[in-house]
Amino acid sequence: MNDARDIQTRQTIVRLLSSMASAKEISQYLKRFSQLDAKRFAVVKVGGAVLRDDLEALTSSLAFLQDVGLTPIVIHGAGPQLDEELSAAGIVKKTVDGLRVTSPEALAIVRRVFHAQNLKLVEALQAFDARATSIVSGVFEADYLDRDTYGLVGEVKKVDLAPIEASLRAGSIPVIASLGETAGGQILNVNADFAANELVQVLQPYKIVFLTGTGGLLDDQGRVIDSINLSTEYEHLMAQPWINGGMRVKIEQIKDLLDKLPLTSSVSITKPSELAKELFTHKGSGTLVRR
Ligand code: X2W
Repeated sequence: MNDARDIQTRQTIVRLLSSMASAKEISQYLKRFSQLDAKRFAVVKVGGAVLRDDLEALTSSLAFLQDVGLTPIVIHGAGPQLDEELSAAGIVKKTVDGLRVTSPEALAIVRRVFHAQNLKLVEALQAFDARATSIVSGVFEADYLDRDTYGLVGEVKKVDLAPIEASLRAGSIPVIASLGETAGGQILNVNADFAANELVQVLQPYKIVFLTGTGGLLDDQGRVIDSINLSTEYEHLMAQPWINGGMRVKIEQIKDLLDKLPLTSSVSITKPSELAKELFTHKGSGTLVRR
């Protein structure tokens, strides 16, 4: 372990311990997670905003999990980075229902940006002495969502776990970009929340965590909402004028996902510095969404 990593890991542990109700909790969760098949531990979806603004906390939190013998499966987006690079190339942003309309010219940039962001996270983890594997293809077999409306945007038809399993066998954190590929080999832009949902449905992991810039779903005052029970609160929540476009899509996505999972499943939305707290304490962190 190098010095920077050593200090970071210790800081994470201190933060974690000070936030815990009892030291017993951490060992209970650790034991439970260690008994799971590696594929069943956790899928962590990382938004592009987190890669941009909170890379250090993200890296230390993920490396910490590896230090205690756990391997999360990471899938990431690159939304803000794509906005920036596409705009710099003079491509005007157009979305339909929260999805980016992607021309062939835009796709070239989308691919480049996804590869760069993926490598940025993998290299940051490796600089922390964590083992991480870059996976930018071969997981999501996709088809055109609706070529006339969205262009080169995919919907996932099949998830191939082989690259992920190979990474897990080596104890290496799979870091997956949400690019899809048709059976004919055409690369497609896939929304990272959609791709994460497909991955979760196949893996059925114990923990499903979305890491966002906001650290949870926010109420009208901008405060993180502790928990949401979709079976009683969904309609009410969606009727609120302060639920913005991005949050609306996220809640719909999570509802759609939870409807397809066992009743006991839940989704946590939090931020990187609180990932350990979410995983190892009864109280958790951010917003817990159940149905
Ligand atoms: C997304 C992929 C990136 C993404 C896009 O082009 O923005 C579509 O909309 P975040 O940071 O997780 O939002 N794809 C089709 O989802 O990134």
